[in-house]
Amino acid sequence: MTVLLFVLFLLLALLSFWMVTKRKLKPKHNYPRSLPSLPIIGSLLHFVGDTELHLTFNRLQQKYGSLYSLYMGSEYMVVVNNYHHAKEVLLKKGKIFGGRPRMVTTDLLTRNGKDIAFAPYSSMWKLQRKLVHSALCMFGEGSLALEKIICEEAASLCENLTATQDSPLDMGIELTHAVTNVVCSLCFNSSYQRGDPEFEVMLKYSQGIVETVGKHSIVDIFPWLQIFPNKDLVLLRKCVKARDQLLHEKFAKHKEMFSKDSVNDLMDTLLKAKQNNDNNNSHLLPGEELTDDHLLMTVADIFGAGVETTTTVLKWNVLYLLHYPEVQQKIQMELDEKVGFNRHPLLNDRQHLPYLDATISEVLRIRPVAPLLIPHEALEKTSIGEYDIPKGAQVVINLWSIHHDEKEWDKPQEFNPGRFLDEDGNRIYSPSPSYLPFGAGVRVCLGEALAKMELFLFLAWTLQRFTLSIPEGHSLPEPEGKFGVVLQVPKFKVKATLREAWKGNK
Ligand code: STR
Repeated sequence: MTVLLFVLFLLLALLSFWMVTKRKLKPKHNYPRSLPSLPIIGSLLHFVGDTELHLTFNRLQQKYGSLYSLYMGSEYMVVVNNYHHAKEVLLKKGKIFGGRPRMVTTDLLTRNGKDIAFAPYSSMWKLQRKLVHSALCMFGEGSLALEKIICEEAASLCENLTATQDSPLDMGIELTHAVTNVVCSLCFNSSYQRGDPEFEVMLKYSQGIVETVGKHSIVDIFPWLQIFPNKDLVLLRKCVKARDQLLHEKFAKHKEMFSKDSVNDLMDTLLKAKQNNDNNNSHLLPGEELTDDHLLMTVADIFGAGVETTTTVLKWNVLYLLHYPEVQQKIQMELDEKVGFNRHPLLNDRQHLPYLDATISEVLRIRPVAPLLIPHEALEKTSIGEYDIPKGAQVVINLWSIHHDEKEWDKPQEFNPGRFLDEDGNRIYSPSPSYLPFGAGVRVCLGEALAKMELFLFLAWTLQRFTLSIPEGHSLPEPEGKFGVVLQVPKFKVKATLREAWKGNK
């Protein structure tokens, strides 16, 4: 009996101890304020019929503050809407938040994360990033080669615009063609002629991928829904198949022709790295191997990112120039004065064309390419500001909110390149630290330098020769983007008129 009583007493003591410690522990978890949520569907009722997630996340700040949490189905997600917290996540605690949540659509696109952008944080990922980084430096940023390639493409872009002069034209396609050829040179040491059927195939599958991948669509939230027919997944599978076919052809050719003494493009660089790695698995952990799949997915990433992002920004640029002809005129005046009509623009001119540079920066602010970046994942229990963040939380950086923060930007909805210039018209890097068009930290964009070169040269070449306007009978396109893995530009037609000084000479 006494033994029984003793055991009972012990159990009671343990129970009360457990309850006290639990109560004590509980307030220790100071998670960000959460949107109401239901079992299974989580907070999804807030997003019913919502297509522009970045705008909804921005609006929700009014009620829940700039840092809040929610449940995307059963996934715990934290949304960051101000730059202090964003910099803590990306820079100060970059490694801790360096993970990526797995998603059905991105897994399909990247053969379960064998690429760079959507891959988990690992030594393999670090090696892939390093290889691409050094290849970009070798072929491009460090040398004159890339400038030459971009200028050649800019010249044929201008030729095409001259040929279709004054008739309504979808400039998007011309710009995509030019940008694709730059990335093609870089990745495969090849380019597309006008009307190449392979280019058309690529255009089509890229569009399908952009429309279906990584936008928190229903199968990404409820992976078990894959077992049912799903329109988006069918399209994505078809597009990935088309992409793979194209990639495999290029890969096979490169393998066949490979010689380690003549490395001409990114694909060669990767093949060489694989050879070195096969010989002495230098940087990788035991059991890790740089496979053909890794090489293919890396090139696919760079190709897809290189084409989609730069063309999107160029299209936004053109759209804003149509809305603000006075901005276009100012850029042209600057070009006329600093470059003139006897030679084409060069990268060296960038420092003398602050207004064009400021316009590009303003476009990147007002319409960020990736309005929610790519979601991050906390690899361990951590914190943001004064709030606790559990391991495995998805962290979404709302770049849209950061670029439209009224505390940081004067009339953020207004397009005003002048905000990036001082009173004398000299370029200032950024008037507010609340500006991260290329992200930051360990996952920062790998192509920032390449993108800036292309944006500058393509716009400088085009505006030196042409004035862009709305064709008669067409209306101004609304500057409303469509949310996705990139913020998509509406389709519109442009009239490109050769400027007076260029008439008669080519
Ligand atoms: C575009 C379509 C395609 O064919 C391949 C890719 C893979 C890389 C993606 C790219 C996409 C869209 C833009 C991304 C890029 C990686 C980095 C870039 C998401 C889906 C941005 O973060 C903006």
